[in-house]
Amino acid sequence: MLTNKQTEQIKEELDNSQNPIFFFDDDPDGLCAFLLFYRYKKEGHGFVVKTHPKLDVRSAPKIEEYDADKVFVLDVALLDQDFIDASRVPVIWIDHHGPYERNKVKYFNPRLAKKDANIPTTYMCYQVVQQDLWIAMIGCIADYYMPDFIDEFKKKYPDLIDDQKSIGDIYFKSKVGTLIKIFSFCLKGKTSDVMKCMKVLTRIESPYEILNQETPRGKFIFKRYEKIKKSYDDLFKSAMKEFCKGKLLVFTYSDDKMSFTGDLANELLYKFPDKIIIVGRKKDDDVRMSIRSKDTLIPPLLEKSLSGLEGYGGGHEYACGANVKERDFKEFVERIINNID
Ligand SMILES: [Mn+2]
Repeated sequence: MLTNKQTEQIKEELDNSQNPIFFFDDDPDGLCAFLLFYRYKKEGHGFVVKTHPKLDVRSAPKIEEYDADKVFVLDVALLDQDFIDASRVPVIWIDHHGPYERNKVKYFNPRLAKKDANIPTTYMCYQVVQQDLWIAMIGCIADYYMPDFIDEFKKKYPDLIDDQKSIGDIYFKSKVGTLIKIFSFCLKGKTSDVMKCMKVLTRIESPYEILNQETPRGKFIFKRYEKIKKSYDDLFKSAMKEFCKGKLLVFTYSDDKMSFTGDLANELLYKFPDKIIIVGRKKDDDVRMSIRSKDTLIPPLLEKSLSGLEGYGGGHEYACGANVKERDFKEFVERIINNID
């Protein structure tokens, strides 16, 4: 987590900005980090980074276009130096991947101090703003992190968590889990739809507004979730029937419109905790994957299996993304099987 001094520094940056621009990763952790900052600041503009996992110079023109006086980069694994160099205003980067070496950026990453620290960006943003506990909870559980404010949350929202104790059970059996999916599905689909959902989420007053469809805007978010959930559930059902070879579960689907690889991989791992899960979506000539496991370190496995192939990958110890050419996918999977000890 952030030190008190770091928390103060970020708060000062936020307080001393009139028109910040926020770039955030397109998963619930990124979205919740943005929402916490925006709802505190009530000024500025937010953009989902769809050029996952990196933010590069292609997005830099937005800074001037929106006349921003500060840039916050949240939960984005890779920030190109080119982007930083192109910005004429200060860049503040809060993240929990890497870490990487960059110049001219205020970089807040707990992994700089402790290599294997894994604190969701949402958690750090909550340290700074200290409000919207329910949004902080959604982002943390979505990143498989049990926050130290769990008891406070239970007191305030007992019905959202039932008696679920483990992170997996909260994620897939409680209403917090439903909210994670609602937030995640807000990020799917057309950019204009995503922007509309984001805007609504900056104004929602409580989780019940969405869950119980108490207001038209809550209903709007919930209905959209239900619609997208149909496609998700179909894919999940197919994945459950998939090929399993030893420790590995591999499921691929073709590009219809939405990317569910992260969501599917998380839920499959919950169902099959002993497996290494690979969910891939074929797009253009690539297979874009989310890889999960409970106790096998993925980054070294990826590095060994990708060497010599056209592809790349990375992320956290037990949750990674990777990309290989479709023609190399079979070879890649075979290598993974051989490299699991
Ligand atoms: Mn994250």
